Amino acid sequence: MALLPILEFPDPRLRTRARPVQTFDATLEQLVADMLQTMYAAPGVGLAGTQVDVHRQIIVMDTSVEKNDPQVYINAEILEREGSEVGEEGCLSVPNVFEPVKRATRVRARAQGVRGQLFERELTGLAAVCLQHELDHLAGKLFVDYLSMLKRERIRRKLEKERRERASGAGKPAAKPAAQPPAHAAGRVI
Ligand code: K1U
Ligand code: ZN
Repeated sequence: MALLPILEFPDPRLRTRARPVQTFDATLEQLVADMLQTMYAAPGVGLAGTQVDVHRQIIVMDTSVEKNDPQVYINAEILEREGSEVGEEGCLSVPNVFEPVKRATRVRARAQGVRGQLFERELTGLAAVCLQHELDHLAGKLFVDYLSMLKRERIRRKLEKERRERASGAGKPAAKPAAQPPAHAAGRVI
């Protein structure tokens, strides 16, 4: 298994629309295993192909508290949405930024598993939010796109400053500890 590099905002490759997966083979299984390992190591609760520069409709998620429920959604689509709630969201491609986003509270999704098997599943809570967030990635959309242009610009400048500091101070200890996701995030247990 391998850890994959995660693209960071405002990398233009994050704007690429992912294409459907057509071939379910050992290469796909290896990629999914690498994506799960990358997500757990980050740490995150989800990861989309786009974020690791693979522009295919592949999503991995694990929203369980024990981190023992890896889920794979290939060629996923949302069939039904219900309710809406605003909650704090983070993104591995926008590190240490948490902002409120409005999402459906319940979704019914259809997808394929890593061997191509079709399934339908109802998701609620953090899992529903995470799937919507990951499907946005596959469409080239980021959660910062829901914010005002002013806020998005501020985030872009902050991340670019942090990247410059990281590049020039390689090897030095970080000045500030990384921000933690808010525990109350949309009543979502992260
Ligand atoms: O797609 C991504 O960037 C992953 C993202 C998913 C997500 C989180 C919260 C709401 C919606 C979507 C993350 O995993 S961000 C990191 C995060 O939530 C986390 C960080 C440390 C510990 C546990 C969770
Ligand atoms: Zn994200």
